[in-house]
Amino acid sequence: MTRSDHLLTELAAATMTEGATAYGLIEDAAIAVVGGQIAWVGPRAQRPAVFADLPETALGGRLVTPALIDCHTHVVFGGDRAREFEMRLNGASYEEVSRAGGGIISTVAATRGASEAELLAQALPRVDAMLAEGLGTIEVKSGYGLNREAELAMLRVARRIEDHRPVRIVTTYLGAHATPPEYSGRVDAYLEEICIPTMHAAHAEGLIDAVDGFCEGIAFSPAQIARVFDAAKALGLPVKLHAEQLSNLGGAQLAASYGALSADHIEYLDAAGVAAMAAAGTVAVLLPGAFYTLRETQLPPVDALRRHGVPMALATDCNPGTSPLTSPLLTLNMGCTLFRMTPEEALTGMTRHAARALGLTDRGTIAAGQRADLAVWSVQHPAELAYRIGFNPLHSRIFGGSL
Ligand code: DI6
Ligand code: FE
Repeated sequence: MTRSDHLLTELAAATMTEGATAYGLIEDAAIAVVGGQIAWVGPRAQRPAVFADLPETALGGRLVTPALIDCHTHVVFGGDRAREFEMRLNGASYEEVSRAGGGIISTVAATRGASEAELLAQALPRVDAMLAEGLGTIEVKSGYGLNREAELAMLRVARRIEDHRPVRIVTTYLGAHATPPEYSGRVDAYLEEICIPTMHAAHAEGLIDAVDGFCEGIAFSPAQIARVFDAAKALGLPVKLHAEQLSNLGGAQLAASYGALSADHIEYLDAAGVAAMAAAGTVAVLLPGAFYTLRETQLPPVDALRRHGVPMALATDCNPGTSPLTSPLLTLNMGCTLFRMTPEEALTGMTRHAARALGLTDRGTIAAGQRADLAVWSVQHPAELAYRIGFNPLHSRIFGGSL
């Protein structure tokens, strides 16, 4: 037994496992942590004798959940877009903002202009805000470099976050996020000459866990995304897609046909898309921060997803343009208030279903064999986590078994 082996007691455990009780809740529970993993969880009175010698950590009746998982972020990027936000609120049109150097291309320029050390320094405060609200795993996408050098830099920086903070990073290659200015009007050439070769280079460096794209009128067509997905599949990499955010191009169906881990945004998803996702087991990743920031009115088809048993995850989509959001708790609240998810669906969306959206089976619930990444909250009931606005009841985080 190592120093961090212990028995957590005086707690209620929202295990988030599928079962008889809402939230998989166990009142007066105990959790045995051995070797950085959960060895046992159950009612305290039933704890096996084999854990009797473990040092006890009493949590004062608090609620323990799995550490939260943010399965869709763009947390590494250069600069910010606050001025653009201000310009728009002073009446500037999208075109005027664009001409003043705003929009996604301004973030590409700032990202290319930053060193890896600068990108890391800018990302860490955002990560810290998330960790302060109980996060244990963050997915980070590339996609603001859009050339070989800058895409690789973004992915390396994402990986390096793990060296500086107690958090697990999952990286996603999003070369098909936008076409850079130097390839304006030559989208296919960008894919052929930059996007796909960079995917190969990043994969060779071990920098990619999955491949994503942005399927939209203003980004890439389904046929172009299919080329990116074919390249990913040839490398054995799982895929996911920004789909049906602003219009319905059938992106989610395309993603499902590739067995995608997730289709994300999906405000404009239709019945055929829901059915395709259900059949493929593709997770619906809902992003209320972008919905809110864009003042979108088309709601994702939550009822249909529910009826078809499509697992729903929730994420911040933290990015400088459409979702400058670094609060997992506000994301839970927005999932409920804006999308009418239940608090249990919202919390499942940032734990068990978020893990599934990343293709991970070792986290997202409190169960024997899972990593001991936990969040301890000073609340009475799990619904409080989604209910409050701008209040952080995190007591502590347990990461790999250590408090
Ligand atoms: N969907 C979005 O809303 C953002 N990217 C994406 O794939 C926009 C990113 C930005 O404006 O910086
Ligand atoms: Fe996104």
